[in-house]
Amino acid sequence: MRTPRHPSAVDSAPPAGLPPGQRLRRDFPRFGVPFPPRPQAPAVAELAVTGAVEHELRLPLTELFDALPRVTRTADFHCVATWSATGLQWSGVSFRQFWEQVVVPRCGPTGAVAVIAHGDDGVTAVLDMRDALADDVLLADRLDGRPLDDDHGAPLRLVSPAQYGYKNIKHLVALEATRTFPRPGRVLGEHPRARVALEERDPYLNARTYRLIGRALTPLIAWLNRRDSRRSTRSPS
Ligand SMILES: Nc1nc2c(c(=O)[nH]1)N[C@H]1C(S)=C(S)[C@@H](COP(=O)(O)O)O[C@H]1N2
Ligand SMILES: [Mo]
Repeated sequence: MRTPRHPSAVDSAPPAGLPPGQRLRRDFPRFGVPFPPRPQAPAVAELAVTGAVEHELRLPLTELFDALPRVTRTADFHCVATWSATGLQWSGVSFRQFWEQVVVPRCGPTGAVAVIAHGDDGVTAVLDMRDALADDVLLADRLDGRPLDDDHGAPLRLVSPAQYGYKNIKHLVALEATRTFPRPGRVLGEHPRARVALEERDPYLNARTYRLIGRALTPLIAWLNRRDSRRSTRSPS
């Protein structure tokens, strides 16, 4: 959305300054790559756990939020194309608590080294378990005190603030556990870790080159997303 954001009272102070190569944006634009159409809301919102597990799980989101305590965290968001939005207030459940208290008991020990997060639009990201189990990773259903909207990934998205935006899969419908590290799925290159602090933007391109390309393309990508956002009409849920 284009509306300026005014961060509300925060539960933790935002970090001083932005990570290397990032520039502040006052808004939090919808930013899909490659501009996938927004998926239709499913009749029953569920999260599936599949892949390297003894028992697969399809968990209605209502059960997910009944099973685990709600947590709220303020975090900055860093897109690999160099824009950052600061002071976003996410609310949801902790990914680690979900994994330890729901997935392991119900799906069996997984031995997973990574999970592939699947968005309902077909967009995926590979998360190394070391990153996925970090303290600040959430399965979020609310942003800035409101339910997530379609632009930002309703009904559920992954939020991993220490990793570039492309690991923060929107419209999350499945987590696929893998025992070996899979080949990342993104056309434009997906770094296996994508840690913002280390500027792990891309597995092949160096950070400097990537910054230049990202900065050049950001206005176009943001415009295409806005156009698609305006065109998408959804029946109210
Ligand atoms: N399902 C899905 N998740 C996605 C994307 C996408 O296109 N589809 N784009 C990623 C990228 S590149 C970024 S920067 C962020 C943008 O999140 P926002 O649209 O909420 O700003 O979502 C990430 N997660
Ligand atoms: Mo991004």
